Amino acid sequence: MEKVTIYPSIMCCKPWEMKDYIKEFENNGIDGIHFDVMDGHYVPNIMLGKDDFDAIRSITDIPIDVHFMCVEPENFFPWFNWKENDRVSFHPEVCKQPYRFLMNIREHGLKAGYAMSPGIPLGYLEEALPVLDFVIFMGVNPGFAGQKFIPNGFEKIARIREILDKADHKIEIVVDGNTTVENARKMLEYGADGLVTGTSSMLKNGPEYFAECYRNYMASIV
Ligand code: S6P
Ligand code: MG
Repeated sequence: MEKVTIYPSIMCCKPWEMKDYIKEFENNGIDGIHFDVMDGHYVPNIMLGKDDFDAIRSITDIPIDVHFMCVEPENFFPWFNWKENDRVSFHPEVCKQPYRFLMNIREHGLKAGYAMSPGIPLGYLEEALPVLDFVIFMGVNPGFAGQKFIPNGFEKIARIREILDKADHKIEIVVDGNTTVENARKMLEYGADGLVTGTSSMLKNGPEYFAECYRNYMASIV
């Protein structure tokens, strides 16, 4: 089995803890910082913007995994100061030309992904296989941390895996939402490659316990 990729969700850190958490992410070699952008339209919440992105980028070179929960995400994209290997995902049903936008993200040297909310047809994935690097599978309704995993989530991961395996390149599945140790084990079994981790796992106790939480989590999920 390949290494499970881990993307801690920075919106789950208190503002005063962020700097210490980011140091811990560096010390523990995490794969990317999951960064939720919410516009108050696609989701009933408002979160992280361009200035937060710049602030994080100014203190770390870890790839930033931006998850646009926005209507017409293509309008927000040009405002960010991207760096090679950053990752950008968005919800295809609220993008005017999702295929074009995936191509555009890749042309910037970034990894491009669809984020799939519960209830959104998986047919979107089938159509985009040639230009897709990863999929964020939402295990909860987007908008808030601390929710429960949706009932049909595990079998949906298996269905996504089946679709993505038809591509001629590897497409990563990352699960976002309620990735507890118990859930994560099953998510990986059903075909996930990576996990966004938040309040239900490694970001609940504060930065001083991150290394221990990370170690225990990684040892328990495989
Ligand atoms: C939710 C957002 C997520 C959360 C993360 C929280 O709308 O897209 O990225 O920040 O899932 O993790 P947890 O462990 O509280 O569910
Ligand atoms: Mg997210």
